[in-house]
Amino acid sequence: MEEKKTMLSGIKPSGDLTLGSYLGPLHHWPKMIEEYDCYFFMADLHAITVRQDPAALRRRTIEQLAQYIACGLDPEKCTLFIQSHVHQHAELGWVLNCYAMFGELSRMTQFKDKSAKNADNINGGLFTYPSLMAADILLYQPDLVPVGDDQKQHVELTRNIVQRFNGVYGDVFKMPESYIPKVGARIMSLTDPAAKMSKSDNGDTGRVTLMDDPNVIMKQFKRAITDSDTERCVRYDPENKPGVANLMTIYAAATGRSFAEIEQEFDGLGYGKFKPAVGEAVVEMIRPIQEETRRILADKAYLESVYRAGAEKASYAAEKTLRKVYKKIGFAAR
Ligand code: ATP
Ligand code: LTN
Repeated sequence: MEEKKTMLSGIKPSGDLTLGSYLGPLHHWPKMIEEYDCYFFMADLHAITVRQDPAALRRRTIEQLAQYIACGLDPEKCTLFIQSHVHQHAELGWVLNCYAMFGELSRMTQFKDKSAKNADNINGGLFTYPSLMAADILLYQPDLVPVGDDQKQHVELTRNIVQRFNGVYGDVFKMPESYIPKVGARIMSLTDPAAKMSKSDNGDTGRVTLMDDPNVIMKQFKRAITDSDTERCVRYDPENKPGVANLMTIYAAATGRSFAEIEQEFDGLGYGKFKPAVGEAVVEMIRPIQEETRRILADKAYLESVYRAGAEKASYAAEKTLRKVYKKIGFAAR
């Protein structure tokens, strides 16, 4: 039998998961667990590159795990774990720091963005973030890394590290490919269509979290920024009507309709009808996820058994790669 290919991805528990987290990465993952040997994790080591409240970080890490499961990641069919529970990430992260160049790291747009937003805390971890991400990826020798388009640059850097490292030591790491979903690759803030909807910025009005109350969601969509053009019609034109295009992308993902179908549906109706319709579609889409998340969260013992088993499985695979790396670079055997 042909061996399954491997896939890996992670999300930082740096804020409550949003519609962007869901439509970008999360809702694509369950489709892949049959075909690939999958690893999904809560990237808590990455989350602390920005200051976190300890209690909130702990709560969000566990809630995120419950949400992964609620979205369809069956722990019997894939490996779900918490990054800090698998010590090999930090270890390989250090090694790869020595194979990532200062110039390369300096060019990363996420570093530039986050430094601008956290001017009082531009720490070393923020700068070397991509080498830890390369370690996350390379420990599991994956074929595919599904990410949103803002993370493509980090996967490219990982590929450069593979080339550099394998160039010196032979075929140690498999070359990973990034996979960027077409629809929903980038969901924008509801109040600023030029900025990505993110877990940790755009205030409370720009984002919708997966656990938001339906009334709150409806309010956010009714308040969403559309565009100041005079025609006020629902037409897909990301260049000139980025606010409407963003809402159409969300509506398309939630209903499975094409942009042409949506244009037809709201022909002559204007934004006043369109915005609440998007809100309703989103509420319906996430209702089952909310219910399932609450149910799973109530069972702490179950969640604990999932992340323990996940860490054990992940650690086994990660250790194999780490040993090989240590040997190749010349660390004395234990
Ligand atoms: P933070 O605000 O803390 O930086 P974030 O909301 O940007 O976090 P990440 O944890 O950095 O989220 O991202 C997890 C994954 O989700 C990444 O693959 C990222 O590309 C994707 N992603 C995040 N936000 C969006 C979005 N608005 N649209 C599409 N994909 C997204
Ligand atoms: N850097 C990613 C989260 C992340 C990740 C990874 C994604 C950390 N390690 C490995 C894919 C593979 C982010 O900020 N969104």
